[in-house]
Amino acid sequence: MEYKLASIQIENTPEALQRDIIENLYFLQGRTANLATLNDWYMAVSYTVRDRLMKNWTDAMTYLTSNYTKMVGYLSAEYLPGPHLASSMMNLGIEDAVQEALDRLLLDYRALINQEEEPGLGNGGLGRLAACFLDSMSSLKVSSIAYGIRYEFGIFDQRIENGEQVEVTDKWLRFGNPWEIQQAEISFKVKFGGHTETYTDDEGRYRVKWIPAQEVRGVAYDTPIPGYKNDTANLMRLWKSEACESFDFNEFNKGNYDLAVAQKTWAETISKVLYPNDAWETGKKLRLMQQYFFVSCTLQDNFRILRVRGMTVQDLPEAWALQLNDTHPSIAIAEMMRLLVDEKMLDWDEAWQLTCKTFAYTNHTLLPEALERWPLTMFAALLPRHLEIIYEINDRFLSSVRQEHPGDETLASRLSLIDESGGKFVRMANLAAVGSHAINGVSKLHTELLKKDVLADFYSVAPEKFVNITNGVTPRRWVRLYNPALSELISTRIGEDWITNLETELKKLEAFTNDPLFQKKWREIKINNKKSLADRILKLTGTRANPESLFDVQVKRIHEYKRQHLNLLHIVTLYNRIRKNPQAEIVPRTFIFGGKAAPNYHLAKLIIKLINAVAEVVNNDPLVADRIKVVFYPDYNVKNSEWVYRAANLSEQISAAGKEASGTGNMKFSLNGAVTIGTLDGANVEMREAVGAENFFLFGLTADEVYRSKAEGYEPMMYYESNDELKAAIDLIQSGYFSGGDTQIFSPLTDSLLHNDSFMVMADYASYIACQQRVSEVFKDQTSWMKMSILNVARLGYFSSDRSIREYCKLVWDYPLDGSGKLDEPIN
Ligand code: 26Q
Repeated sequence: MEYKLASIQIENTPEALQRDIIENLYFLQGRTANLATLNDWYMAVSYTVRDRLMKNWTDAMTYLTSNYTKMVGYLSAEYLPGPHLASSMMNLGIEDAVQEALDRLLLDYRALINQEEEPGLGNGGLGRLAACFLDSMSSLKVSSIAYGIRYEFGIFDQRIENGEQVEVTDKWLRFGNPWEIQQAEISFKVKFGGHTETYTDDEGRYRVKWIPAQEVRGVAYDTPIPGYKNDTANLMRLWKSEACESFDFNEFNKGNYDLAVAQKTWAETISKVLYPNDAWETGKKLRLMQQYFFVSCTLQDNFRILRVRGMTVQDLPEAWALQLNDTHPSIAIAEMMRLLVDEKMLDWDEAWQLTCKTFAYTNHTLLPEALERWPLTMFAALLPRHLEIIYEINDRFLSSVRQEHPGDETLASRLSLIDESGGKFVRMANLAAVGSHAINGVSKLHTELLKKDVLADFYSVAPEKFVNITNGVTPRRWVRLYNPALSELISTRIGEDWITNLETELKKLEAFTNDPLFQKKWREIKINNKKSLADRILKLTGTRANPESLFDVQVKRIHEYKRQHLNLLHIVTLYNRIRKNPQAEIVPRTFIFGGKAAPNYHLAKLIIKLINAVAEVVNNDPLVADRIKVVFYPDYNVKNSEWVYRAANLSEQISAAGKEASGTGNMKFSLNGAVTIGTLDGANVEMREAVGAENFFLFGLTADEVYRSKAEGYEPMMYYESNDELKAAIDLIQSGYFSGGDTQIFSPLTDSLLHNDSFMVMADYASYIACQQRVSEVFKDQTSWMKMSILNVARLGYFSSDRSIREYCKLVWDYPLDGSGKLDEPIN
């Protein structure tokens, strides 16, 4: 029978919204208006907005259970969606009505939006890319579920005390999360440890059974992910770990209360906290447990949905495209084989075919030391059955390799899923590569380097698996939401279609490049955005920034390969020029840094300290006379980035060539009218081609040159000795000038530059300084600068995550985008 939702009336008039907010305040928060806190109001407003997403959501579910369309399962250990309230209102097109309702309630719209704690369930680029992809999948009506972990504590909040990073626990769930819905009935058991046993089944076949030592339960928490004004919502389904039994009654009855709760505490540890490193680290058993935990829940849920939709195990590759966001969920390959062979009782060959057809793997790193490898002993203790399965996959894979390449044992050992050079390890990238039908890099250069270097052997045995899908960012959050003034101006000239068709529409702006009135408005908007950032900086740091100065911005995780210290050497060089000649002509600049350092990455933390130390001296030196300002913008995250991208004139994308897989901040800056100074690295290469070489400030060695220079025995000291300005900059830091006379404190950093310099800072210094000089020259001529700025926006349409998702649909997921979405009737 059909149930009708006749009684559910949702209206988006200010009156209706006002009424619903008051009702939610009363019924869900248990408050009346005169006693409500700002958070109560935030909750009530959020529930009111969420209610309006529900219809789209339930419609999507209904559709999926009655149509045999494919679904995408995006598997990612990290998501950084940013605050939900403002983006949900935008997606529903109800901003004005809500604003009006809040006015009537005498509530401050901005204050409510700022009340939201962002879900910081990721470290940086990879987690934010996942969030942009979810936005695009919903906006393109690609049915998907984003699977991950509901970390109780996300990435730490960053405070700066005495110029140093201090990590503060991110208690994002403290005051409630109105965007999630707990699905208590969608929960699965996950096993750990123990051993395996063999037996013969009813049909006389040899079988393996896993006898675990422990079990936990994963419970689903769902958050709707709306599309842009298209009545669609997908879902993000995050797993929280719980104990299967809250209390061990045996122990409890014996009076061992501590032991009884120990199991509960242990189980809850799994989804307790996000690892704050954006690179792999050896020996973290809990991290492997997190990965297996969320993968196991996810695959069980995939099979449950398959069942609900009346499909069979054989339909798996037609029903699900499962995308592995880096190797973090790659244990899924072995888990899928275990489910198919041990539990669904399929033959190995059939199971392997289904698995390979279903999975695809995205690689996000070029640093070989950052590839995940788990110590074999740890792996065996935690996932004994998976290790057996990995051995079996490996045996079959390597024997086919040996057949094709007889006698090439070094090739076989490089391709092996087991690393036996030194201690033994399981190589997760190799597992992901053999078990997937597609492997993609995230920019052209990155994919080429994967084929040539990191995954060269896999490319030699299976070239057909490799594809490139250059990253993109969502224009909804990064332009429409976070730069309303610019969006408005763009829409008055070319209409609103750019918001959903960036690639075809944005080019139309080019016609206005030389239009003086348009340029004037463009410039005013940038200046206003800079004023609002300057206000915020003043509030947060006490530093006064001049909105007329060039805003030179580098925001991203702090890493040696991203070379924030190269940027610093430029600042110190300008400062030295002023010290030498106080009248030196310096185009006024505000240098803005932001980003978190992994808590155990000492050199990265030292870079933060040096930025703040240089800021302290330079900002307060009367000789500088405000021509240079240096700012460290604290606690950089999605929420705090709202003020940053739209205010930038210059975007620093200065990684050592061949190290940054893509970068996505580079795209956000450029789409907001910043010009890039950058190396030929990651997506910079394609951005430069798109905007034109004359609208991009290029410097530095190429990836090939870096490689060659290292092969020829790179000596950073040579650059120090032959470049006076470089020497003076390093000497000033070493002299204790920025550290109250302490000559030791920054020596780990300067020593590393002088004696090692893995990321070629010294080699690229001269080229960088010269390039910055050109930047200053052009900035003096505001007409030229505005032209460059407009063209950077107009020509960047390709870098929308909508384009990336279309490519995944076509090249990887075999997902029909023509709206048909229909598959053949399932087999059986
Ligand atoms: C792995 C194992 C154990 C602990 C931590 C990790 C871990 C966590 C996060 C490893 C890597 C990450 C994050 C990587 C990341 O953010 N990579 C970035 O991905 C972006 C999206 O493709 C690219 O634009 C960036 O170039 C890339 O650095």
